Amino acid sequence: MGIIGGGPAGLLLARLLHRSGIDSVVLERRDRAYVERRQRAGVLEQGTADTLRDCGAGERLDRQGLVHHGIRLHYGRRSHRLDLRALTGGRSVVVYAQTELVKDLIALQLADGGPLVFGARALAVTGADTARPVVHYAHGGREHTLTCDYVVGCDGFHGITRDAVPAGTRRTYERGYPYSWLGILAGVPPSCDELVYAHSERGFALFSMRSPTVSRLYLQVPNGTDPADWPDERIWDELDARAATWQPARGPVTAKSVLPMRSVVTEPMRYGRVLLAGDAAHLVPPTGAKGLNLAVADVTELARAFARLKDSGSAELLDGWSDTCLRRVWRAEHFSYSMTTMLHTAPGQSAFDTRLQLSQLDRVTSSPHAAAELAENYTGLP
Ligand code: RFL
Ligand code: PHB
Repeated sequence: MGIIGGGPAGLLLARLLHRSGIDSVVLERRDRAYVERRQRAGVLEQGTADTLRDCGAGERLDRQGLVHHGIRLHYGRRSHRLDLRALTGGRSVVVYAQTELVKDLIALQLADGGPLVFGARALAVTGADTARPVVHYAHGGREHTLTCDYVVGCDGFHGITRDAVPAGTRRTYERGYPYSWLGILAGVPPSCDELVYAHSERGFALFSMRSPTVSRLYLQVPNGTDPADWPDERIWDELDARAATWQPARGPVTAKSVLPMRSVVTEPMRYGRVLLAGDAAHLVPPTGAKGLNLAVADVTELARAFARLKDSGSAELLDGWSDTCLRRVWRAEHFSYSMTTMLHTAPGQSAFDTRLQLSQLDRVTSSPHAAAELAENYTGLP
C-alpha cells in the first residue's frame, strides 16, 4: 500500500494497517521536525481518542489529554455552558494537540511500523484504473517510483493525489467565507477550564488551550489579514472586547498565524485503486472542530475495509467506503457551516442577520433538544 502524506490521516492509516498485517510505505514531503511542529487542531472526539488508544497511541493522550465535559457559548454579554456529557448520555471530547498526536504516531511508526520516508515529495500518481498504480516521487535529489496494490492520498488539501482522478469523474462542492482566523499560542495557563466560543458584533473569538501552561486563542479577522498588523497588545485588547464579561489571562505570544476558511467536498473519494482520505478529500471551517476527527474516521473505516479484503477476500466494505465516509462528511460539513455562520459576524452584516444569530444562540442554550443536537454533533456521531 502506498500512502502519500504523513499527517494524522496517513500516519494513523499506516498504523492501523500494520496491526492488520498489511504492509505500507508512507511518503512525506516535509522533514520530521516540520511535521511535528505544525500547529493545528486540538479537539478530539471520544471516538477519535478511542481509535488512538486501540492502536497503541493512547499512552501520552491519557496522561496529558484534557477531558472536557462541556463548552461555553458567550453572546450578548451572557455566558452559557453546554453540558456535553449530560446532553449526549455520557460523551465528552479530549483536548490534545494535533502536534502531540502526530509525534506519538511517528514514534510508533519508526519503532515497529513500515517505512516512513521524510523529504519524499510525491509528484504524480499514474495507473489509478490498473491493478498496479504507481507513485512517482522525488527524494534525495532523484526521482523514484513506488508500485503499489493501492495508493491512498492523505496529502492534505494542497496534495497531488486528487489529480490522479480524471476531472470528468470527480465533482467538487465548495463554499468560501468572508473571514479568516488569526490564531495564537500563548505561554499562559488557560484562564477558563473549558473552551469558550464567543459571538460579538466585533467578530468571533475562540478561547482554547493546549496544556495546563499553554493557551490557544483565535480571533475572526478579514480575509487577507497580515499577522504583522496584529501586535500582541492589539490581540489581547480585541479578545477582551469580544469576550465581554470575561477576560483571558495575558502572556507571551509564541506563535501567530492566519488561516482562511473553506468548506470543500470531493466526490467520490475513490477512483479505481486510488483513494483520498482526510483533508485531501474534504475541508471544513474549524469552528466545529471536525477536520482532524473526519480524517481519523476516514482512515479507520478504510483500514477496516482493507482488513476485510485481506481476511475474507470480500471487497464489500471497500466498495462502499466512499459512500460510508461521505455520509459522515456531509453531516460534519453542515454542522461546521452552522457553527461558523451562527458565531461569526460577516462584513456588512445586517441587523436582521445578527438577530437571527442571537435567536439561534438563545435556542441552543435554552432548548434541551437544540442543545442536544449541537452536543451530539460536537462530540461526534457514532
Ligand atoms: P494534513 O495534516 O494536511 O497532512 C497532509 C500531509 O501530506 C503532506 N503532503 C505531501 N507528502 C508527500 N508528497 C506530497 N506531494 C505532499 N503534499 C502534502 C503534508 O506535508 C502533510 O504532512 O492532512 P490530514 O492528515 O488529512 O489531517 C487533517 C487535519 O490536519 C486537519 O483536518 C485539522 O488540522 C483541521 N483542524 C481541526 N480539526 C479538528 O478536528 N479539530 C480542531 O480543533 C481543528 N482545529 C484545524 C484546527 C486546522 C487548522 N488549520 C491550520 C487548518 C485549527 C487550525 C488552526
Ligand atoms: C483548537 O484548540 O485549536 C481548536 C479548538 C476548537 C475549535 C477549533 C480549534 O473549534
